[in-house]
Amino acid sequence: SVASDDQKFCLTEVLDTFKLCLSENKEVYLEHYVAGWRGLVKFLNSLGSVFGFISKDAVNKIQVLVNYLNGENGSQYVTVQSMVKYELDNELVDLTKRGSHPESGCRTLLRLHRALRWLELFLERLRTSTEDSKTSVMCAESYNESLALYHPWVVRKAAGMAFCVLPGRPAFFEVMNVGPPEQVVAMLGEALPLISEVYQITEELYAQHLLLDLP
Ligand code: 1PX
Repeated sequence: SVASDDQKFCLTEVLDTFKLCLSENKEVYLEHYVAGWRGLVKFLNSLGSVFGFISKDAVNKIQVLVNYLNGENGSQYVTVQSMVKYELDNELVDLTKRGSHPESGCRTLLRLHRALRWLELFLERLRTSTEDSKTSVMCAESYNESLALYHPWVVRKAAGMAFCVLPGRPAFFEVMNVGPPEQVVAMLGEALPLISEVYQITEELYAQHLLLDLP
């Protein structure tokens, strides 16, 4: 029915959120960035409780950023650019080791930013995959090339175990609820350049301010 279709989770909408992230002068809106992650977490949760430890960490980080957005200095957190400037100008970032600002917006967003690279790599593999491709392998390869570089052994081990229980490609596409495989491929082809642009802009901003290794 129409009603149940409305309630059904559709990944197109989630990935569309990343379109809204970019302002005219290519700044990244924190509100939409966070909303994009919220949608992704919802998707992850629908895959089962094995992924709970991953979504829990993502939810915590999303909440830290939302609290800044809704806090008394919220107007400084409208874009990632304004957040970086505000937190650096006011010495609100632990730059070399964790100290009095362990949950700065800058270091919190950096964790999600690194995860966005994983997403980009994984979606590109999904897009170019064939019927017999394994989601667990695509996911693990993407992870090893990105996030894993920042994770200790225990986390890598737990993540690797979770990947093993990912549904196969047909079921995975089903949960995405986008339509037949050709439509999934087309949707990914549209969404990926935007995700990639958001990633690149953030990466350059962080590189410029030497923030890529924040503790
Ligand atoms: C069509 C595909 C859509 C898939 C959507 C899936 C969304 C996944 C969201 C993952 C967000 C992960 C954020 C991780 C941030 C992080 O690196 N945190 C670590 C460091 O934080 P700290 O504060 O200590 O410096 C933290 O240690 C993380 C622990 C949790 C384990 C993280 C494993 C990440 C695996 C990412 C792949 C998700 C697999 C989804 C399968 C579809």
